[in-house]
Amino acid sequence: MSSSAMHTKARCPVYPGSNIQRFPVPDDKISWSTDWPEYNPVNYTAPSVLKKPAWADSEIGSFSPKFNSLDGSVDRRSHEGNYTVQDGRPLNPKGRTGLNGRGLLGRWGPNHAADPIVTRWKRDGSGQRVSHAVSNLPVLQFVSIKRKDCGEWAIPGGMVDPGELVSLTLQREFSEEALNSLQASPQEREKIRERIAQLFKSPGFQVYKGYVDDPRNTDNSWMETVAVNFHDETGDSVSELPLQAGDDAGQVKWIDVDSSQPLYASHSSFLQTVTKKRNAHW
Ligand code: RP5
Repeated sequence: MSSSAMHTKARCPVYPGSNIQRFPVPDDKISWSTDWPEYNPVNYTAPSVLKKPAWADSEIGSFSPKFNSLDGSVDRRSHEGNYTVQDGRPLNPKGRTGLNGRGLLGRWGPNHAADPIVTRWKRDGSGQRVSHAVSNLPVLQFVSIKRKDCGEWAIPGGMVDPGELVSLTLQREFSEEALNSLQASPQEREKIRERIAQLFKSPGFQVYKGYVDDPRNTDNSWMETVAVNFHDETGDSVSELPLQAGDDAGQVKWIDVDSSQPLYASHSSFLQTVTKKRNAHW
């Protein structure tokens, strides 16, 4: 993927959750190797990050992060290989975003996430798989959440805690998001928890590992993820999660996988890879 394709959402004109304008970066100026003396982005780190919650670093100067290494339990290595550090600050490996500082992200450099893509086949009332009228290919559905920060539909991913195994993050994030949406009895919850644990026991299919085109990215802080597909082929495992039942806010639901569905960050391209692997409609 070219840098301009990777940097679409990471160049959104107004930084999320603020009225801060990014310095406009045209496609041909994204690369750091293109000389651009006029480039003069604003330095912005959100007040919520500067308050230094447990998940955030301090300002550079008050501490010295060990970039490109495992820094205590904080993993500052990038899935994209070694990144450049200039004047003490890490540089976004995909190029300019029009904003300096950390914005809403806690870590200088890579901020590691994991994205569990839980899928099932779409079925009709009699349990038969549904094929798309145009492509004639079977339609997949995936568990999607509506993000509170921007209202966009997304894979229920989340940040990897320091020292946490990605396999654990995938299951923890999915369980939190899916279970929180349910108005289920403690017994039902236990049953669901078991089914999730069963599905996540398999290694899953690794869909993607690397940089994410996230609107929160800056020149010095960016999102990276490991996206893994867990597929309920037979439809008798997590497929039966009653996600919409009792969920009036509609925050979590099964959504048809289709190229026309807008999704957060790079999530649409992850789903496209899943459809190729499963020979499903896109
Ligand atoms: C995206 O941000 C990742 O793909 C992941 O889905 C998400 C993690 O951030 P939070 O949901 O924890 O804000 O870039």
